[in-house]
Amino acid sequence: MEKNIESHLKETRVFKPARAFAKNARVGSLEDYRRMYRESIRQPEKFWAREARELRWQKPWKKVLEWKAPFAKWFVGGKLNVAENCLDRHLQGPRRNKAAIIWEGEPGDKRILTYQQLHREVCRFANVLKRNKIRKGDRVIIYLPAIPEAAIAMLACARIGAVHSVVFGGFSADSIRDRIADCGATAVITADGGFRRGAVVPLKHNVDEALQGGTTIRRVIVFRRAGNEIHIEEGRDVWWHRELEYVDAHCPAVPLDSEHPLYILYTSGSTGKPKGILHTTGGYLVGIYSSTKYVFDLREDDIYWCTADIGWVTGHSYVVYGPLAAGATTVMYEGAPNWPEPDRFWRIIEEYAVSILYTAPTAIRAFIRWGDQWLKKHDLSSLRLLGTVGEPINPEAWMWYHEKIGGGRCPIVDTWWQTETGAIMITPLPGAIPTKPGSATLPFFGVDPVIVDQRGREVGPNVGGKLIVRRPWPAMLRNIYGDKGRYQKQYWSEFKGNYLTGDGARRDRDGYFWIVGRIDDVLNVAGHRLGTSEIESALVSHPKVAEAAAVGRPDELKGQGVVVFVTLKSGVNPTPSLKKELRGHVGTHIGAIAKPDEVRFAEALPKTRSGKIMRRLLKEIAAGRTVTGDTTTLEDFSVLAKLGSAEE
Ligand code: 7RM
Repeated sequence: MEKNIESHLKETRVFKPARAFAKNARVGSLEDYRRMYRESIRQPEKFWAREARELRWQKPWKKVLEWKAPFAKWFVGGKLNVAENCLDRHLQGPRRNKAAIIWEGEPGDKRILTYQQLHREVCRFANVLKRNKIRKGDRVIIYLPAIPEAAIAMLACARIGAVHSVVFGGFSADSIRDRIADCGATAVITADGGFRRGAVVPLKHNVDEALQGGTTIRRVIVFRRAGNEIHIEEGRDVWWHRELEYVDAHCPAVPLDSEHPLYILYTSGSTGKPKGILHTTGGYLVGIYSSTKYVFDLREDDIYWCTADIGWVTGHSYVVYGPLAAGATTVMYEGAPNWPEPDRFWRIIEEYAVSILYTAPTAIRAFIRWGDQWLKKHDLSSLRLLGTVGEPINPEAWMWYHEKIGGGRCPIVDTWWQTETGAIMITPLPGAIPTKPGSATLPFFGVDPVIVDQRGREVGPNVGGKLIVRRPWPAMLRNIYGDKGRYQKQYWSEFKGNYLTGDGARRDRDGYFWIVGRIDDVLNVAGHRLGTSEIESALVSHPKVAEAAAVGRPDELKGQGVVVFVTLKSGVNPTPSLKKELRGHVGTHIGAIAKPDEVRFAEALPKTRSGKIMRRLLKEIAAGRTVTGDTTTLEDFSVLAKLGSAEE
């Protein structure tokens, strides 16, 4: 039988919520968190009904949950509309004239839309959809830059019950074509182009290429963003601004069944074709509304900025739907963090007095690498809360974020969740739960995660195993679009009736969760099973290292040898003696067993557009193979080429 995942790296620092923060927080003590959590587990239906009642229902539900594993229905019989909850619900009171979206384009253009204005634009564009014969249940591809129109298009679909599938603007024509084919979409909403690091991304051109040879698409609606020249296919393509001339701003929100599909979002499976993760209406809305409120401790006057692209689930749940459902002001930025210079984020925070910042560890490590001089010029004192998502954050980056960005006064919420979970699952509540750098801490309300061994038995403290979830939660995925069999097999069959996350984790003596990486990436060195995150954290704690990825490579003696790919901080020379030093560094921090057999310096690591290191590709490179399999989610293809010739 396979052994458990071992844990070697110990982090002992604890940060209690500041008294001043806790005093005003929605959940202000560990006791309050535990009491609410206990209720959410013992009486989930009571707990979630209370949360759901804060939203607007066009018809009340009959039953909170119907669970026929692995198929859940939440708020059965209820009818509601997500767009109505994100917009109309806020128009009666003082929120009518509150900024809903504060947007900045990469070239520096700015727009602010109040709730009233956003409501109007969504209604008008929903009428454009109807005019173009897009109906309830139809699938619509959204392939737009991070501009307000992306949110408007999503909400307009939601308003009429069309099902959107956002395709990230960095993806190619092939990815668009695959997704259209998988979900049978009939319309695409796109722009002429978008801006990225000063260049124009030819979005419409990519769409044209994707549609060549015929697809199910009947209509393409094009927003003019970059002004680049494009081809208009008569009878198929229409301009967004022209279409608006034909519609008014009256568009009632369609009452939709609580289980009506809201969106499909594709995630790259490690092999094979991407999976269309299906989210529905009522449960999803309740899950993201509730988590946005509690995790970000939202107050009426917060300026909230989640830096994720809308093509990622984080953009869906925590740029658009969550904050708007909660009536917050959400900031959107179109471009790269280092454009025109590496202080763009800090400029934006200063200019709009951002109070909550939610970003990814990969971005934080890039900021560290670019140097502290970029933040020194800016006033970041408006910040009161910080968040991270996407990967385990190494304690070194956590401390930097805490001290340099948060000025030592802002709590950090390290939020663990997935495209599939829809909403945040394991997270600190900032006024209640003491944090430890590198741990996502404790489960959110109603979430029942546990770590098990191969046979499904719960493991003891600090023993690594598979992270599973023992019961359904409102924002959970309902299916892999069109493939119930794959849904059942992928997520619910290994430990019957339990949701398999695919992540490895351990729990410490305080019950805190520490994610150690994807199960598929776990290394097996001479019978020791090691998660990737601890080796990587040890490397990043070295002052010269910016980022690291650990992978296994076949080894006759040990089963697997450890190969690490390392990028260095600006100005550091990649010398053979540094390689030796780094091996020794891992040895002293973790133990001889984790000492890398090989250290490879790289200019950059292959990542997805949401910043996740693609270890699968590195594994193939480390084994001396050429890279095969799906690379469509890779951010920068030139990185792969450079890695192949990585100097020895
Ligand atoms: C939101 C998102 C999901 C995978 C997940 C983990 C990893 C995400 C954290 C994390 C450690 C975190 N959706 N992950 N958040 N690992 N700590 N706070 O990222 O579908 O794109 O990815 O990301 O492996 O399974 S996702």
